[in-house]
Amino acid sequence: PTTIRLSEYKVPAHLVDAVDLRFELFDNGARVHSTLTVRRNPESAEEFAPLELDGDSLKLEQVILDGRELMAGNDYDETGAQLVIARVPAQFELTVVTWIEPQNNTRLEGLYKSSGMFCTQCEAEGFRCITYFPDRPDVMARYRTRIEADKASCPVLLSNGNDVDRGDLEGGRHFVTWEDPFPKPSYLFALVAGDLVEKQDTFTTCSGREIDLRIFVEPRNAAKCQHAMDSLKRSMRWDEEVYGREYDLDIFMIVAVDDFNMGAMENKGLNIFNSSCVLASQETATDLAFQRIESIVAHEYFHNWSGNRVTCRDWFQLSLKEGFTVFRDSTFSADMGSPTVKRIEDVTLLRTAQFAEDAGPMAHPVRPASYMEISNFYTLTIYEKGAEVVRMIHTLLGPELFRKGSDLYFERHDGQAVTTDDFVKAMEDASGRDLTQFRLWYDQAGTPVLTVSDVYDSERGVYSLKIQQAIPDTPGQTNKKPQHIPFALGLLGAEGEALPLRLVSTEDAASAPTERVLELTKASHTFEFHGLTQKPVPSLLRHFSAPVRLVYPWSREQLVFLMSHDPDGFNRWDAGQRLAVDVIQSLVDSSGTVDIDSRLVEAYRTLLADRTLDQALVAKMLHLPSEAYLIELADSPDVAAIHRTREQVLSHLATSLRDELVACYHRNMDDGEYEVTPESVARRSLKNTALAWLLMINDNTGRDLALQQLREADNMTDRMGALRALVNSDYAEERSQALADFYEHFQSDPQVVEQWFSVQASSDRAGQLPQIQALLKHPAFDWKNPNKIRSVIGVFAGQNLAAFHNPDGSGYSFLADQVCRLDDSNPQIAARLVAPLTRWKKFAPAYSALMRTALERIRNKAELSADLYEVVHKSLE
Ligand code: DPP
Ligand code: ZN
Repeated sequence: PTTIRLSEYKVPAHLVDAVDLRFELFDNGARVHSTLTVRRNPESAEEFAPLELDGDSLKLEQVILDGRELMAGNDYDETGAQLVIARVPAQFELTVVTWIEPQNNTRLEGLYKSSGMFCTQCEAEGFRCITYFPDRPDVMARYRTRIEADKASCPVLLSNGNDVDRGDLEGGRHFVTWEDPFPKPSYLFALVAGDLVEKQDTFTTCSGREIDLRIFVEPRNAAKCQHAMDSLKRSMRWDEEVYGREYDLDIFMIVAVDDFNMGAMENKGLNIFNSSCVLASQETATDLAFQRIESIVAHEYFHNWSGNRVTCRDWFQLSLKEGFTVFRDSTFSADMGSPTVKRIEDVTLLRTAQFAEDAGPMAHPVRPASYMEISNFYTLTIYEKGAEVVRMIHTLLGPELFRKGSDLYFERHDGQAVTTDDFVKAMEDASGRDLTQFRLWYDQAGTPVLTVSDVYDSERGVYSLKIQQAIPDTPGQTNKKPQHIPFALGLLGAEGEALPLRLVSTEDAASAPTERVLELTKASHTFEFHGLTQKPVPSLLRHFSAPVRLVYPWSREQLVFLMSHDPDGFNRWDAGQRLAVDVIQSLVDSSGTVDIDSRLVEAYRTLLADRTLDQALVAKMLHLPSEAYLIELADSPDVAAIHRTREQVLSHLATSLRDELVACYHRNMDDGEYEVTPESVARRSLKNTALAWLLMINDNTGRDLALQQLREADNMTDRMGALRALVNSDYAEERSQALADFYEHFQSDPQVVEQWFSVQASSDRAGQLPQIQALLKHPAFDWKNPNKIRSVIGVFAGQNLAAFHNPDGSGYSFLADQVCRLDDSNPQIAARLVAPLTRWKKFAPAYSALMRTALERIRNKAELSADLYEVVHKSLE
């Protein structure tokens, strides 16, 4: 595979103004007739450039240029990956006919079949698996699409835009023609054909236009669309109110597909979703799934402006649409529920998984400088760190200027394919702020480390904070420059009061703010706070105002104090996390002598009794830091010791707080109707956390409550809460019985079966390697379905860490086998699943040698895909 570099970007030599597509869909394949209206790009320096079209896995049948059929070898050359026509006029019409086999497409890129339905996935480079085309996002065209298929098996025929013509054809076939008036890159093309039912609704936009909304699903899922429809309408309203963005077509469609590599796809007017990210009902989906669906529906909808109307010039700019859109969906979710809880969830993902990526062999900047296979760059760095970068711009500019900036961006670049730099420039022009140094966030990889120290001078009444920043080396990047970092903080007095922050002694205490955003631009800064009569407790990096690692020598007293006094809810939670991490880490290091700090127990006791604090926050605070996070924080982590110690701490907490947990459980039992409001979600979360903890004590209290909950639950959150608690307990018989009953009850529902697989694969009790092997042989497992693969293999390697890191190396070797097997059918999935092995350098020598061996075995596989090649080779470098 070759390396593609940002520095080698050239504008396209040819532009396509219009694409006229005709699809003839059959059981044994599909014929695609594509007619392109092409002209030379006046901005290209290459006046006599040949026409180069991308193609992959196509059978070429015919090429016609301005009515004349072209001859292979004479007029054009077809290599595996391109169709090249050496001599073309300045303007012409080109028709290309190709034959493809959707029914044999296991890569799920381009046009493929999923449970009898034809569907597409074109981002990033799937359109070239449908027809020859300049498959790059800076070639934007108007599409007209005619789909012909058997009327009985494919009554529903969908594509982008508006439905302009339909009719019957001979032989029981029919057609529908779609026209999309907005020019778009090929990655936003979509087609669906199948036997689907629809849920219909309408939305009236701010200017009074009525939009037809439709969600298409297989008939058995008809009752699972309401939540997605409600989420869609809330998203449409929110984007009008918060960003001034109105929907532009007359119809907006969503289709649910069972076999899908990603979560969902924002194709213009026709979003295609992985079933697990759109279908929900009280009986089958957990609260977490409901929330996830709301945010993904919003995310894809928001792309209509941030991604579709304004798109990316090239794939190095992927974060232009993804970082911005994740920022938008996360603000939306915060507005729909609890902003503090949403922030905690986002930061947890960032610190656990994105920081790990940023410290590993695939570390790359938010705007990468090179790639081999772009599908490997749909990463946490592009999405989540990219969103943090946009959030920092929002923090630096404030909400009004940020909105001015986004208005300018959409207005200036509507209908264009642009760069992250254009985005920052719009923010600068609208606000008058200089973001030159800030742009380093896009170019430099690695997580900055902020080391903070403080001194209190009682004579002067001055508290000084010294903040130093350093950015670690990452592959290909050393000696990095300091970045521009917004650092929010407050100072607390002995009673927990928020102290005025006076940066100069003449500042008036009454008018000084109690929270400030300091701007760090140098390797080291010292800030002085005046007029303080006592040494304050600092509340640092509030709301996680920048994606950095923060190092400060907190004492456990300070952390306990912040847990109950910090006015910033996020930092309360963070103080609790730091305290728990500190306790667990010191126990891991002391190997054996288990003396668990009573302050941790008392802090949790206080939390369990606190009825005034937002209960959703309490529920989050009761979650101990995950194994994955503890591993991320450690150098040469001993996975088994971390796992064992965390369990010991949990069981000690449970035993010490038994009565409080039982009370908490009963207090939060729901009596009324099931609802997905922040309050009732918090109650269920608290109840199920209490239940999981109670099952750590082997006195049967937890077991009996769990069995009763399983019998009586009227919703999946409670069922799953009880099942998970039992599965992770020592009650082996109850575990097997509960798993068997659950499967018996839900076996016909693929989304629930996926949850059933994950609950086992993530458990060290039910997910040891032989049990995982058995799950792969289970009748419900399907090697062609990415969700099933992820819910067993992905969850085992990513969440069942003690089993995966078995010191005998069996977990690594197992993963290598599965990755090699999957590489032949679905390289994108294979390249994603291999990620846990790529972190080999982080682990102690005994582990890392075995991980490396597994990676080398994958490297030596015959016919390695480009996807897997890039990940494996880069991680072995
Ligand atoms: N469909 C993926 C997303 O929305 C890639 N664009 O993030
Ligand atoms: Zn996206």
